[in-house]
Amino acid sequence: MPTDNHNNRDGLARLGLDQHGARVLVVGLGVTGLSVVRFLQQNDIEVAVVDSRDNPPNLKEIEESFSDVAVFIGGFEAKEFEAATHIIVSPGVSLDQENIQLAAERGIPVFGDIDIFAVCVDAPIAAITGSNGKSTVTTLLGEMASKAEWDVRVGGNLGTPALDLLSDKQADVYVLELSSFQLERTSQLKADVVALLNISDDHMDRYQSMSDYCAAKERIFYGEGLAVLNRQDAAVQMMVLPPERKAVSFGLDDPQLGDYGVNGGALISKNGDVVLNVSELKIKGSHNIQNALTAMAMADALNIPKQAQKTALKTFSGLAHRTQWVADIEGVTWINDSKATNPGACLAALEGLDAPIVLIAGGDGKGADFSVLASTIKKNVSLLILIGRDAKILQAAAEATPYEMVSSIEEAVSLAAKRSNAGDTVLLSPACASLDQFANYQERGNRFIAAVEALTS
Ligand code: UMA
Ligand code: ADP
Repeated sequence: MPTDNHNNRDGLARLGLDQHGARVLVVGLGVTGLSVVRFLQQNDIEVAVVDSRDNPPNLKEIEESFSDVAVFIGGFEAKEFEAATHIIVSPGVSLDQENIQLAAERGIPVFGDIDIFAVCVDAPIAAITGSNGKSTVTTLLGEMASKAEWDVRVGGNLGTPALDLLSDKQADVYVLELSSFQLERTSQLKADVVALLNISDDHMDRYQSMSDYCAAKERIFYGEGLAVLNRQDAAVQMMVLPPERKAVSFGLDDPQLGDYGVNGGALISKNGDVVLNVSELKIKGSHNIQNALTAMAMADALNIPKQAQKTALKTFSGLAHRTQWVADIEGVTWINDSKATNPGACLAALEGLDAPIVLIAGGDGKGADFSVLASTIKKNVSLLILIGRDAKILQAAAEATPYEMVSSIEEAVSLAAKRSNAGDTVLLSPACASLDQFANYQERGNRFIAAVEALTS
């Protein structure tokens, strides 16, 4: 549990949160909002919280554990925002929200939990962003540090809010997965080593354009230290780094000395050494080779011993819902890639798995441009089974590929079972968020797995 200490007091003073009369408004009562309330309360800072839902997730917890905290639910009322001296906004709430905009125009500081973390933190930070692969790299780098027996704390967009990682005991390193929503409201973070994995169309329901989305991601580069960059991603290569930030690159090609890559089926590190054969990696697919190279480069920058890196690379079997093998039934391989919530992730799966593929896709497209999938769908997909709100938009982008529309994931699995043949791969890789039909991507993936398992029972 984070408690009062010098770091916290100095840090909170830098944000002006220690001032007499400070009244902090936390917007959003999800896990982030709860972590901010808890941290500020433990540091004796007055805080109120607002959530537009009638019954937000952590209401009971706040009422039971923090009875002094004023809680406003069921809408965003102007008066709560007008009373605030500082506004801390959860990543799921847009900064375009009217009351937040008006407060910013009045000169009220508006920021996120990552800024509070950044000013109170007591050890090096490794930060990872990109459109896809963040959770995988964050977890893998955490595994490497853990195999070296370091006290490593892993969180951020991955699940555990950053402030919940702080404690009285100093960590050896913090590894943070950061989303564009977290980065766009951050100005204090100066991470010691950062990675930008790739940039592809995502969250276009929250950004006006790709350049706005890229500008949010670019904020990860503030500060000094090393940036690990994808040399084969054009949008990443367009990024402008501050002069103090040095860069190394990774790619699937033979690297120059000083960079990371692949040669003769082996992963090569910056001094030209072979670290491991690709075949020894437990995580599969070319996107996961990129993820492994990124984690290696970050681990080198943090001085995590090579042996610990190798052990983690050989044992980490990947996270659930990311091109996860589910079953082989009568020669058909079933794969759950429910976390593919944008076209870029779906593309990686379609390119990396054995064709012909029966693809189950669709859901909430978040305004994405699906046309990037067209040629690969045409080449590798024998049947497209579409679910969810934006099924028709996806079908239009897939052009002439045979398709069927269904209304549930169970129906999709049952149809895929009927229409697939030995040698096919049936892949759930929706290219869309799940929220139009499911609580989250985990529920979508779990229902897919249950339906596949039911085929043999
Ligand atoms: N809320 C409102 N009004 C709104 C929107 C939300 O009041 O208009 C309230 C909700 O009622 C809810 C609260 O805000 O009570 C939720 O806040 P939140 O959406 O910021 O969610 P948290 O529970 O705080 O979780 C957030 C991240 N969620 C989002 O960015 C949407 C989690 O990432 C992250 O794990 C967590 O902080 C800890 O850092 C999730 C995610 O989906 C996994 N991230 C996106 C992604 O990966 O694509 C970016
Ligand atoms: P994120 O946290 O950025 O969403 P995950 O590691 O959870 O990333 O993976 C999300 C999706 O992206 C999964 O479908 C996974 O197979 C795919 N993916 C993972 N790494 C990459 C990568 N480097 N490039 C493209 N897609 C990837």
